[in-house]
Amino acid sequence: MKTSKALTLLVSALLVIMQSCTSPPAKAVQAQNAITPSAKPKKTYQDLVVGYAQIGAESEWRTANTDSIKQEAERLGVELKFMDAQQKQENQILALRTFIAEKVDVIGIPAVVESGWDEVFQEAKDAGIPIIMVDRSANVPEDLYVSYLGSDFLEEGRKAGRVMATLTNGKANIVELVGTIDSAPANGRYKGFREILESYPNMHIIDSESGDFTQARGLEVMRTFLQKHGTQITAVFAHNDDMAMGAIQAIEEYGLRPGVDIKIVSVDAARNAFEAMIAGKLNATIECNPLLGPQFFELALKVANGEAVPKRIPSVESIFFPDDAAKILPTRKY
Ligand code: GYE
Repeated sequence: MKTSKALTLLVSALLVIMQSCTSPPAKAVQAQNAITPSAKPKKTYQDLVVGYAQIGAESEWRTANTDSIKQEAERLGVELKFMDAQQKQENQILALRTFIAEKVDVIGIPAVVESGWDEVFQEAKDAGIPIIMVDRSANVPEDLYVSYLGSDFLEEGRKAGRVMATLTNGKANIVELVGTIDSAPANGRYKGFREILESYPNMHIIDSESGDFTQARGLEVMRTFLQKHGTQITAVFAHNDDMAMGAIQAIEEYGLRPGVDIKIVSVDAARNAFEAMIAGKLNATIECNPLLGPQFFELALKVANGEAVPKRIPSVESIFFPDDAAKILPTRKY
């Protein structure tokens, strides 16, 4: 009897010792929790400092994108550091370095061109500042950015190809106004359009040149196309509405009817495109949504709080034709 009591005491003493070895005292548990990220107070929009390295003001699309970003920051109370790079990559790189030095929480960037970003993206990563690619993607390894929010440019090019095939009954001599060379939208639209044309042996791209996404360059390039090919041209594929506006002017100067003698398809679905469709001078516009402010800041807050976000977030888009342009125009926000 005596020995069994002593044994029980010994076992329970041993258990107490073992327990104190495996689970730390309550105070230590609390201290540990305090340094885990989940216990950190969550940032709100009012705490958030965001740098946005905008490309420039080359198109109606871009102006709408800038307005959307600025208005949403204002509405949410986010501190926005906004820079306009005037369509120059070196200015965007400079903007990124400034944001890194200022220790912003998150950086947003529509990369003007796809290549040449590894070094500065790496600098941001080393500084612990997450990058969200907005609108235009940069060609960088996946670990150098947290998410890419924007349109599917390849699909936009395919849509333009399909629409062009219908408009021309599969028979056309097309001139193409390409966007900024080496930019994601120009590359995607160029490729997607050609993918569709492969199935149409009587649709030919007879000339293709960059108009840098501006109306002024679109006008110049279209004038050159008309001088070179004249009435041989039966269709225009413009990578954005602004260049299509330039093309319309050049076609009228040349004495032909845009939208009738020469069919025109462009991308963006900005107000100028709706007005041109109502006037019968443009045949279709493929939507590309610039109003990314709300989605961008929602994403930025999650990222700043260390939450997991999808690597790719596509925008939802449609196609518009002259038939219902007048009805839809008043509802357009850009
Ligand atoms: O189509 C064009 C703008 O990156 C999607 O950039 C954007 C393009 C848009 O200049 O109008």
